[in-house]
Amino acid sequence: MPFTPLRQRSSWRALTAHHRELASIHLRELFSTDANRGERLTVEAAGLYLDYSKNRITDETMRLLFNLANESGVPVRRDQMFKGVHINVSENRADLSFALRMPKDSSVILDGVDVVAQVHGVLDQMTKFSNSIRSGEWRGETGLPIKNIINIGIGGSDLGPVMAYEALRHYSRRDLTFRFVSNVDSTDLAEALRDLDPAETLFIVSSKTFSTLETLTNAQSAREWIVGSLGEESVAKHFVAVSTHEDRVREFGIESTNMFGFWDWVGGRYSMDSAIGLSTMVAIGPENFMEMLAGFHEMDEHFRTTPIERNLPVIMGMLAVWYRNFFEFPTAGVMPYDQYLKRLPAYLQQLTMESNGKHVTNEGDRVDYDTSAIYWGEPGTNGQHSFYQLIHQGTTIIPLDLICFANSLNPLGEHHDILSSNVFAQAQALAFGKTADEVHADGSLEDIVANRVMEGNRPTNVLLAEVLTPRILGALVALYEHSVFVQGTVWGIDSFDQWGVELGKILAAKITPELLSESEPTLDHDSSTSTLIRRYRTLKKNGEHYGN
Ligand code: G6Q
Repeated sequence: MPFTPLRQRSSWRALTAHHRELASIHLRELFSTDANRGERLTVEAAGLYLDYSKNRITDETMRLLFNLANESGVPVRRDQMFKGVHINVSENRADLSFALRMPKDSSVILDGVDVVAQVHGVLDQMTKFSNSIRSGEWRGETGLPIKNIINIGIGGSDLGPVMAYEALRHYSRRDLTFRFVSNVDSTDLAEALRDLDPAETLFIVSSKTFSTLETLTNAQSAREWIVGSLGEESVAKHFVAVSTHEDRVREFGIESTNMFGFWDWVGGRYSMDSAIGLSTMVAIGPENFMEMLAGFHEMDEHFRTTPIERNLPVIMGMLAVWYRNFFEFPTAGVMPYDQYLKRLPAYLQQLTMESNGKHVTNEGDRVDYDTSAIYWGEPGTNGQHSFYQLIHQGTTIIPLDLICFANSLNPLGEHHDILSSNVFAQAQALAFGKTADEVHADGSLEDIVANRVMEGNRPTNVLLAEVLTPRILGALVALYEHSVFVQGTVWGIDSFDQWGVELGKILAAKITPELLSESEPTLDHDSSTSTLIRRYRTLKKNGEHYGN
């Protein structure tokens, strides 16, 4: 699509001028001159209520941001995505993640094939498998039912499954143990297996390509652990695979009947609702898994059909652009006030930064503006007792998403209202701060008045839902997926590729034999890398008693 370069778009120029006017205006002023701002600047979809009134915006800002979204082709490209156009330009592929959560009676045709029918075929296979594990019908080699499920995968084949398992633990079977091994560091596998009985353990090897070194190395060691205890014949009963590559799965020794497929049109970081979510389904059961998919779908439909002015992912995406490109804030925080969502920040880190951490446009040009912010976060209230100091009084302004629920899944006395009051209080403190007059009025000692002043004017989004359910989790993840899409569209980059992770893999493949080699290898790296390798080899020799 031939769009005007970003900086030359009239809406971009208008926003640049508008930002100059707004930059010095305080949220205190925006609220005091606009009585119903806190009611007006809100939007609701798929069970998620967003209060975006504590952002450094006016109605004019939003109007200009929507102009920018339009001028950047957000609605056009959104429609193209839902039509299966190859929006993943650098890999010449469609992204049909939305098809993973479409109802059985719908259809999406890609190259003459109905992918929704394919999706539901795999969902049926997953359901059968999950039920057989949950009912105890599936037996291991010695006839014992499976009690431990270990997902082996990394990146998109790990972060989604871990996050979803932790998020939906309340709905999970407590008599089954779920663990997730991702790191090629042998400690990860060793610690996951140390107290488990192979006879009651099943591995799900999750790898889209089935060629990822970390995953295959872990899977091979897991195989040796099973075979060493139960014999070569036991593999079929203790391993299943999730992949797009049947031949490679078979080569590893897993039969096609124990393989769950997915497709090239799903990116790794967009795949937690595909067969990559098999461990999630075993944990929470097929019905809850389908509920999660329904939540994703509800948000998809909201994104697809709602005018951009009331469109939750568009609003969140455009606010992210506002802060990144006009205020030039380098980083953004996501703070879930729910212990079950403790892995959500790590999950969103991949979704946002692997998708939009790019410096080349779809036309192959170097961008002359910033792309993705750096995302990070921790569950509240823990973060408040550590790094929130910088968010309140540091020199870098960090817009936050605060995610909270009106009900706890583990009600206990006043805990939940105490937790929630902190969300509202943090948003208040960050927005309005505390002036020197207010500090004085509190009777503070004169020489620490300056230390106690809180400048405020720090933006937050508050996302509020009734309670954390599988459906809400689906809606929440889909919200961030589409927000990422909106940002990537404005920036004109490919949010679905990840070429930046390739080089390190190639270099590691060259270095591994140099570390393993018995004889002193000839090294032709830069002087730093060669010296590090030599020092490593010396230290390794010194530590032979560790058994390496
Ligand atoms: C995600 C990335 C990446 C990928 C892992 C695992 O979008 O592509 O994180 O998921 O590298 O890849 P495999 O599933 O192919 O093992």
